[in-house]
Amino acid sequence: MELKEAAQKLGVHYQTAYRWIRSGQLKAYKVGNTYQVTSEDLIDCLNRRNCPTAPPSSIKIRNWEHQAFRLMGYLLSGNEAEARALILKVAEGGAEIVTACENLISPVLADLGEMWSTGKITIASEHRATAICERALACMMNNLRGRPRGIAVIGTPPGDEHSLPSSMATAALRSQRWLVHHLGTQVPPEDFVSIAKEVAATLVVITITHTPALDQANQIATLARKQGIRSLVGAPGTPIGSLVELANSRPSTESSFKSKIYKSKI
Ligand code: B12
Repeated sequence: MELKEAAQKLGVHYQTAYRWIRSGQLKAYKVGNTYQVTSEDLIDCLNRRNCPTAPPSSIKIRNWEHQAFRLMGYLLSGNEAEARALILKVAEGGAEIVTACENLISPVLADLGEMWSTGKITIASEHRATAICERALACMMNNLRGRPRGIAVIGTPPGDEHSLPSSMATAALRSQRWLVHHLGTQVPPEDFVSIAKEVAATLVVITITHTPALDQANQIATLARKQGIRSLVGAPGTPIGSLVELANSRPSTESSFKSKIYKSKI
């Protein structure tokens, strides 16, 4: 049969059928200036199109250590373009922000911290690397359009200058359709909760890296509770995936995470 008839039987436009021939999805034979399709090839094409197909596969990183090694190299040499390209590739290629944070950025920062505390790299080198990560994360910070899952306010209490965990928490929750107000570091408890109230937040997330600031974090959590707002406190080394799970779960399931995280005592 001619392509026009085949297209009709497939229920698609002539041009679409033509595209399928070009891409190999539909077998056809050129006779003169026209394409001819056999009934068998038409049925074969129909069958294949009616079969449920697996979702597009995400990129598979087989060797995270190698990727971390590459990122470390870029960060230490100040190669921002390559560092950012690598982080974005991992995050956008399907492996997603949470995986990029847990398997790539956090382990590299932990190693950087070791190198810095043992004097192997300078403070300047550490600052440059941290700033590069911060800017790469900023590229993944978009609040998604549409109806949000909830409204969250995320920040760090006074006494803690580490800004990356709250940036990661923000990027991760935004990717899960949370509308996030990101406050950054050193936010006084009263101001933190006042903004949460103002924006009608349903969740307050406080991140802690410098543990002496934990009391301040718990103060924010207590104030939030008084306003009827749920709160979660994340500790160093706790996976960002746990935050996503906790935020998306019903409050009653939070107790199962108790041993893993510092949680507000509420
Ligand atoms: C960069 C850095 C700094 C920078 C921060 C700059 C910036 N813009 O952020 C600067 C130079 C300011 C800094 C200062 C200090 N730092 Co510092 N810093 C680091 C470093 C290298 C990276 C920090 C980071 O971003 N880590 C990556 C985060 C993202 O990983 P994470 O901790 O696992 O965080 C996870 C959780 O927070 C989770 N999460 C986030 N939110 C939530 C919420 C919930 C509910 C859950 C479940 C999870 C969750 O997500 C994250 C990813 O999974 C770390 C090394 C390290 N191991 O992390 C040291 C490190 C944290 N710093 C350290 C120290 C000692 C300090 C200083 C005290 C140094 C000094 N003498 O002045 C000061 C403290 C300043 C202060 N008051 O806060 C120590 C802490 C040691 C300790 N056990 O307390 C570390 C570990 C370095 C080391 N190896 O010694 N630091």
